[in-house]
Amino acid sequence: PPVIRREDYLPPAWLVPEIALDFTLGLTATRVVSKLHVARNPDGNGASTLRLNGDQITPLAVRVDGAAVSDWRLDGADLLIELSGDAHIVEVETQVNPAANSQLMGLYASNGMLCTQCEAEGFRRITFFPDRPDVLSTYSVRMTGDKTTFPILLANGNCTAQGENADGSHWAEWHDPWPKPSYLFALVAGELVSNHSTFTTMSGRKVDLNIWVRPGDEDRTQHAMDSLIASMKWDEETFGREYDLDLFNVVAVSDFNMGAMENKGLNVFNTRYVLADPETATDGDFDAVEGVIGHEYFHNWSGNRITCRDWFQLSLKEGFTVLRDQLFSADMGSEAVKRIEDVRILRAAQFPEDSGPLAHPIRPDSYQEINNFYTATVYNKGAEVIRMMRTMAGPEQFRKGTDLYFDRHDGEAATCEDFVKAIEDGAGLDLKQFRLWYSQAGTPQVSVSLSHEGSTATLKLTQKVPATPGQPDKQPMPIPLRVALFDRDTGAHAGEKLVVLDKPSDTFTFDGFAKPPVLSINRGFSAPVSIDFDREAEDLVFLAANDDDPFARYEAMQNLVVQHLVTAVSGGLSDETRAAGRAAIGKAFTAILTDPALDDLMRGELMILPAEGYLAEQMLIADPGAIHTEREALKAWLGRECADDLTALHDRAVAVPYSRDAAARGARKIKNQALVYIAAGNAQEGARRALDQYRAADNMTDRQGAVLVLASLDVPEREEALADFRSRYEGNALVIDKWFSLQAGSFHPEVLANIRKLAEHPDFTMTNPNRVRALYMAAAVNPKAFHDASGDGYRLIGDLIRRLDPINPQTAARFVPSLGRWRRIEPVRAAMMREELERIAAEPSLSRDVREQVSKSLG
Ligand code: DPP
Ligand code: ZN
Repeated sequence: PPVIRREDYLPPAWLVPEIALDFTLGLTATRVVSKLHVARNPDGNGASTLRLNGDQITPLAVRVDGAAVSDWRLDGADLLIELSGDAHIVEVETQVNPAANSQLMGLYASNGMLCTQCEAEGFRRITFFPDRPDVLSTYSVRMTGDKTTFPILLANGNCTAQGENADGSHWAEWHDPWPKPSYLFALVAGELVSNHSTFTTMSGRKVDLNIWVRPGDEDRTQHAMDSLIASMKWDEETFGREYDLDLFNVVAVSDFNMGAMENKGLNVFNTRYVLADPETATDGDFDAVEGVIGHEYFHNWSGNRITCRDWFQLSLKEGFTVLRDQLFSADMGSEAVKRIEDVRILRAAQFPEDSGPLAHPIRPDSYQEINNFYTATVYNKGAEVIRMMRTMAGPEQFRKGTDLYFDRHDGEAATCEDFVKAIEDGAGLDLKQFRLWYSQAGTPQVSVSLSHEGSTATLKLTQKVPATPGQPDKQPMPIPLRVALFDRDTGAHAGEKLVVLDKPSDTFTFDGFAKPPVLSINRGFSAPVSIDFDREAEDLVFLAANDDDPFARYEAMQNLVVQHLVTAVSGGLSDETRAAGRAAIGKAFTAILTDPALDDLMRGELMILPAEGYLAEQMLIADPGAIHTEREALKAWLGRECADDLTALHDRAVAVPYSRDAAARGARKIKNQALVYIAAGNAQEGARRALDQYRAADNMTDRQGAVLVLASLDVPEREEALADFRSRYEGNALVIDKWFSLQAGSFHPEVLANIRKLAEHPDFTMTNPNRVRALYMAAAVNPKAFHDASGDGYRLIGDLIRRLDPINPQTAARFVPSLGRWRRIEPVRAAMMREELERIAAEPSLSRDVREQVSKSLG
C-alpha cells in the first residue's frame, strides 16, 4: 500500500466553494446527486484535470455545466474529469447500499435508521469529491424519503424548507452557512425523538438544542443535555467561544466505530456517550458522557471553524480539544481526580504506543491508513504537549495565545505550526526548541538525583528521549517540571517552582535547608515524561501522606508500589525485604484509608494499584505471569492486613444514599474499591458483601462494582449475580455490553473458556463495534486472559482480527497493538504473540488498516 508523506503536501488544484447534495433515501439503495461548483485554485498547480476521490462507488452519470459527458475516467477508485475553464458545475450521480455497509464509514444503516460517518475519508464512499480537509465548501442538502421509515430528516446547519409528496414520501432541505471540509458532512434519517432545550449565547442569540434518540431512550438523555448546556457556557467563559448556528443537534447511534463525531451542527454519537441514568450508567459513564459531549461541542471552534490542512495535522484539533475537554471536566468536578484519571489513561494507552513498534510523533510524518492514527499519541499526548505550553505561559497568557489563534485562523484549514506560532506570539513564549515535541516520538526519561550540602539542595536532572522506529537519534526537549522541596520536620515546603530542563543534563540549586529535603517533582504531571528517581521508601511514604499536590501524592503511592513490585517480579526480594516493602505500603495505604482530611473521591483514587500494563512498562522485558501473581498477592495482603479499616470503610459507604453529588459519588467509589481488597483478602467475606451490595443496589455503580468483584471469584454468588444482571437488563444494549465486559475482564480461573462461550452467545454479534469491544477489548486488556501461559489469549485476539477485518477493518485494526507488544514480553510468550501476527499477515486479503499495523508490528 502507498505511503502518504507529510512533506509531499500540495495545495488542491481545484476548490469547491459550493456543493448541493440531493439524496433519495432507502435502506438498501440511496441515490445521490452531487452538484459541485468547482473553481481552479489560484494557489494550485494549474492542472486541468479535476480529481474526485471515490471508494467503492461508481459514477452513474457525469455532467459538466449541465451537459452529460463521457470523457471521464477512473484512476483506481478516483474519478478524473478534464475541464477547460477556470470554473464549472460538475454533477455526479452515485448509488450506495447503506444496509450492506458493515464498515460503518460513509452512509450506513443502523437499527433501521440511516446515518453517516465521514471522518476521515468516508465522504468518498457516498459521492465523488476532493475528500481532503483543505477543501472547504458551503453545503446545501436535500433529502427525500419514506415518511414512515424516515420521519426525521437531519443534516448540517439549519432546516430551510420541508414538505410532503403525494406518494407517502417527504423531503427536507438543509443549509449550512459555514464552509466546511467534507469530513464534517452529516445526514441522519430515521425514527427519532428528541429531548429539546434552548441556550442563549453570550451575545443573546437563542439556540435550539436537541438530543435525538430512538423512541424509548428519551428518559436517559437529560445528563447529555445538561452537559451540552454546561459546555456551551463554559466555552464562552473559559475560551471566549460562542456557538454560531441557531440549532445544535446531537443524534445517538448504536452502531458506531468511534466515540462520537463533531459534524457541524449535527454531532453523531455512539449511544454510550449519550444515554445515562442512575439505573443503567455508572458514575464513570456519567463522566464519560459529560466529557465527550464537551469534546465534540468544543470542536465547533477547535476543529470546525478552524480545521486541519491535512491529516498529519490531526493533533491540531484533537490534542487541543482533548485539553479543552479535560479542563472542562476538571471545572465541572474534582480537578485533582480528573488529572489523575487523565494521567492514568495516558500511561495505560499512550506510553505503550511510544515505546512500541507503532510509535509516532503527535504530528506523524507518514501513514498508510489515516484511521490508524486516531491514537492516544495524537489525542492524549497531543493534549499534554499543549498543556505544557499553558503551564509555561500561565493560564492568562495562554488564553491570549488561543485568542490570537482563533482570530488569526478562523475559517482556515491550519497546521500545528500555525497553532504553535499563535501561542508563541499571543502568549509571549519562545517555543523554538519546544517544537521538537511535535516531531519527536518517544516518552522522554528524566533521571533525577538530589544532593545536599550545607544549606543547599542540588537537583540534577538528565533527559534521554529513546529511539523510536525511524527516529534513532533524538535531541533534548524542553521539559517543564513543577517541583517542591519539603522540610521533613514541618511537612511543608517554601513554594513550588517551575524548572525547565532543556539540555541533556542540568542542575538547579535550592537554599535554606538544614537537613536534606524531600523532593516532589513533576507535580500535577507537568510534563508527559517518565521520572527515574531511586529513592527511599520512607520518602515516598512521607509524600503519600503529606504532599499538598494531589497528583504528587497519588504518584508517591504509585511509586512505592511500583518499586516494590518491580523488585519482587525480578526475584529481587528476600523474605525480609518483602516484609519491609509491604510494611511501608501498608502504612501508606492505612493512612489513605483513614485520613479524615481526604475526600472520598480522592481516597478512592489513591487506593488504586498501578495497572499490570504500567508495571510491565517499567521493565525492559516483562513477564506478565509474574507481574499478575505479585500484584494479586499484594492486593490480597493489603486486604488481610487492612481488613478492619476496609470493612469499616465499606460499611460507612454502604450507608450513604444515592445522589449525584460529590460526597455520594465518593462513597460509591470507595465502596467498590474497598470491596475489591476485601474480596482479595477473604473471598468468602468479599462474596457475601458483594452479593449484599448487589441485592441492595439502586444504581449501576453499586451493581457493577459488586458484579466486578463476583465475576473474578469462583463462588456460587457469582452465578446468581450474573444471571440476574442479564435478565434484569435484557434488551438494554449498553448494559448487556457491561455484562460481556465484566466477564471478559475478570480474573476468574476459567476466564478464557468463558470468553469463548460468550462469543457463541446469541447476544453476541460481530457487526456492532460496542459489542465486539465489550467482549474482545475487555479480553485484550485483561492480562490474565490475554497473557495466559497457553497462548490461547493471543490466539483469541488473532482469530478475532482475522474474522473482523472483512466486516469492519477500522475496529479490527484497533486490536493489533496488543499483539504488537511482543518485543517487550518474555521470550516464550513473545514467540506466540509473533506467531499470531504472522498468521494474520499471511491472510491473502487484508485491509489497509490491519495490514499497516501488522507489518509495522512485525517489522
Ligand atoms: N470523532 C472523533 C473525535 O471527536 C474524531 N474527530 O475525536
Ligand atoms: Zn475529537
